Amino acid sequence: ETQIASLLKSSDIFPLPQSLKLSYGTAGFRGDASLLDSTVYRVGILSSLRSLKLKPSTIGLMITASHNRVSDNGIKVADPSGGMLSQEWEPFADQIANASSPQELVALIREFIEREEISIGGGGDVGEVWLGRDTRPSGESLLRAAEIGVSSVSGCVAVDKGVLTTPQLHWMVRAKNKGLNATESDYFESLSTSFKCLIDLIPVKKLESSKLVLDGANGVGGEKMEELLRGYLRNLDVEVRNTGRDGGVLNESVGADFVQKEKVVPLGFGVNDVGVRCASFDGDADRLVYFYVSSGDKIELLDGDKILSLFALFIKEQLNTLEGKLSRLGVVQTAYANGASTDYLKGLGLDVVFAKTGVKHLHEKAAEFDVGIYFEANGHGTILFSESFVSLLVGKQKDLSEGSDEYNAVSRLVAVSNLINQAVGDAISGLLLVEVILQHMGWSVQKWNELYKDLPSRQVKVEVPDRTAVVTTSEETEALKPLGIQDAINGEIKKYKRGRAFIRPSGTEDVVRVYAEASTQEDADSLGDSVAQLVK
Ligand code: NG1
Ligand code: ZN
Repeated sequence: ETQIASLLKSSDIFPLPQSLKLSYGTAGFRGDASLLDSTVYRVGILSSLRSLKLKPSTIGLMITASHNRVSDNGIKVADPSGGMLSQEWEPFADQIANASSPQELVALIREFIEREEISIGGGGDVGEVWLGRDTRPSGESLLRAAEIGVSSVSGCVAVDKGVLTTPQLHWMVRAKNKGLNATESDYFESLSTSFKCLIDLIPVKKLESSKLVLDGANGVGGEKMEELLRGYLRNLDVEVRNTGRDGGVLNESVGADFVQKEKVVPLGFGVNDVGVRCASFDGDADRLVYFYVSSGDKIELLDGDKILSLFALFIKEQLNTLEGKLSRLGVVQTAYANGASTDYLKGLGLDVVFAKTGVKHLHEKAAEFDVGIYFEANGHGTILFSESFVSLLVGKQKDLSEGSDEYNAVSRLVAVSNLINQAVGDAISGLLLVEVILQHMGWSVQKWNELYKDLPSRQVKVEVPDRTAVVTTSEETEALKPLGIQDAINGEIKKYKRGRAFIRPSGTEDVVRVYAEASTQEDADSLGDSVAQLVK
């Protein structure tokens, strides 16, 4: 009861702004930063409860709104595995975030603690929550509110890990819960060691490595990349632009989301960069896309699908070198994947499965394979290795003769499993893997781009009074509501060669998204526009 009294007291400091309706959505709570104090405070409480429920374990809490505008912010929770908060707890997150009074909040918490049989106040510090934030100016004060939430549950401590990329925090939480070294420098150490190991395993150097230019979205990723280059990978030739130090605004005409959705050069890039290999991170560095400038402000985009294809080719090559069939390799995409990429991957003989938008859904499906590669077209993705497959590889490595093809393939796979973030999609570790594979293959960015040619596509955002009026099937490719709209969409699709289109409500913005694809850009644009008209 003293516990409840202290909750009541602290929740008084953070009243819920009027008319705020929140949903945990695709990737946690997001909104205008000035409205989020009570939300992060409450998610702080939730994180402590999660830590107590799963004790002994450390939970992660990240303050970021990713690719959204700088005045927005948000919060997401990392489970002990380093993955996203278990979906079973999302309804509770929604309930407490929307509780309209301290009394209601406390009642909800009390009921939940009983239902989940969480024991509080056993004495000593038993729960731990690690907090991180991106570079948004609102981050610091929101982090303070989250800390108050965490420590208002007795026996729980908040540990401020400072400014981090989202995937760094997830990586650290995962490492901590596995009993491994879990500082930021351990993260850099682990990435750079496995990167160097993969470079040493390149059979014949077919290509002089050339400079990569990185667009850091004026966010945390550019800064961290520079730290990695300065302290750990001095020989890697990367020029970082849009670091945020030169007055640029976070995500404004820069970054992976902008480049992928608008398909034009980000600020700071132009005609002088024609043909050069470039990459973009998003605001919290969990998304990665590549591009090169073709002329003027036009770019050739190598999106998440193309990164997935490159990874799949490389992994498949290594698996094929192993004696006997030891593993199941699968790839996971969403409805936003370009149709040409899906054809390409199937053509490689791969098992391609589809998941709903949002990495929590892709991650879950990829984890069903021994090696599961997942990517959203926007550049969020990673490669998951099952623990049993990694142990099998490590065991095998001991029996094989050093330097044999099979030994090298096994060593590459083990190194990839250490390089690529096992918790969540990570732009920095993804970039390092792309760079290694290109060198391994002896490919330029142009050559990589030729793996297949994207079908022309177009995305439109439609602002509507109530986006929840759109309800889709579980695959998100057909709209069940509003009634009749799917028939109308089908009618439009039929008019175009290789036409494909779907609509869904965004989980992170107040819009309905339209995706359209067809055999020419004009057709894709026109299909996108006519479907958008149907939504309005
Ligand atoms: P929503 O707003 O639900 O479409 C967007 C992305 C997702 C995912 C989340 C989280 C698109 C079409 N959607 O979700 O893929 O990355 O943000 O950041 O890119
Ligand atoms: Zn992001």
